[in-house]
Amino acid sequence: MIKDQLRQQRIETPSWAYGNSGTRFKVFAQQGVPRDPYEKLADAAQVHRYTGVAPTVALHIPWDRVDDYADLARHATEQGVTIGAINSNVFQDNDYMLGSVTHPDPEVRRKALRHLLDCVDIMDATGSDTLKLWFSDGTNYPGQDDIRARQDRLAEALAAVYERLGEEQRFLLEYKLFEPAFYMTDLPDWGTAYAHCLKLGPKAQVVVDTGHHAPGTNIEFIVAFLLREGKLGGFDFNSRFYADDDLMVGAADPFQLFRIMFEVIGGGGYTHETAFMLDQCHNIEPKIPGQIRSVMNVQEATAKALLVDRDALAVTQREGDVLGANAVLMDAYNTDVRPLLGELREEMGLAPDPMAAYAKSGYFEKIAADRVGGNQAGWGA
Ligand code: RM4
Ligand code: MN
Repeated sequence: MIKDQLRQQRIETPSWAYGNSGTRFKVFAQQGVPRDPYEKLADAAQVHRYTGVAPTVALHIPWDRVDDYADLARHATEQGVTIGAINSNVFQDNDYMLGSVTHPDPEVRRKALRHLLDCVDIMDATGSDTLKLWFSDGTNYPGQDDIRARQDRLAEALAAVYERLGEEQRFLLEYKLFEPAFYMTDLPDWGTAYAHCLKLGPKAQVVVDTGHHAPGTNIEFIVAFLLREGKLGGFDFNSRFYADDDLMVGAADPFQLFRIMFEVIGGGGYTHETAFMLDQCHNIEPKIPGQIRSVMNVQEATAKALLVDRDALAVTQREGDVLGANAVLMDAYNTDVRPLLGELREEMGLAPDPMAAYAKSGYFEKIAADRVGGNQAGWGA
């Protein structure tokens, strides 16, 4: 039953979505923003509380550095959530101006690798089974560094991290077309990420950040291909209009999100092995409602993709009925699934409208009053 499948969905929210963020032009501070990872987890717990499908929270290191990670994990459990993926960060240190694991200087490479291994220690301490690796590495000018040598250095670092992973742990390798490097990025596309993962083995998989492609890229094709090869580890969901905009998933192109979920389901990827993570920033909208809305958008796309009459689709496809096949897909997409999701929430003991329930709860007024003083968390750029 579709409702059972929707009930089992897990959507992971990112700790950094709850902190202040902005563009390189301005970060707009908001009221009630968390001052530390403990408060971020409390906010993330609100998203789970009203949606019922967001029980894990990704951390970003060093943004979420604490003295005692086991204690942070305990705090998460007390709030009703657990720690999800650990995201490494080797892009905000002066040493990394020319790269991290691909840097021409072996000393910088060693420092970057040490950070990645520290992140595995944090996985051990928090019980996280997933490490997410994104590198800002690349060059700005032709001739600046040797493309091939940088691939060798990247492969060496990835192999060392892979070696360190425990039996139940994996890493997800992320790619991104450009930015901050403008000429050449060391992991620019899924093919490069896939090739590195393939060499390493089953504990290395690719993560698809929906904002990291050239305009017009058929992301659902990438999803279908990676799933077929057993190499799709999960998603960093967000929306883009231009580049890596990090807007709310399903806001720019809900139809694309539906097409992605359709491939996930068809390819057998609708399991807890595929991590449905959000990677977003709420620069001008309130953060907790922004996350709740995003979770709902993923749920709606999933519900529509689950509604596709796959038997009817198979018949039309076999018969070469182009318009009929397209109609089967569009019938599902054009279904209003909001009543179904409302019912599901009620069956789960939740309010049918999570946005309204959160707004009514008084949580925002409370954090706005309580969280005065101290340093608001931000992404530190
Ligand atoms: C990158 C990438 C990573 C995220 C950072 C903040 O563009 O999407 O997943 O951790 O941004
Ligand atoms: Mn990402």
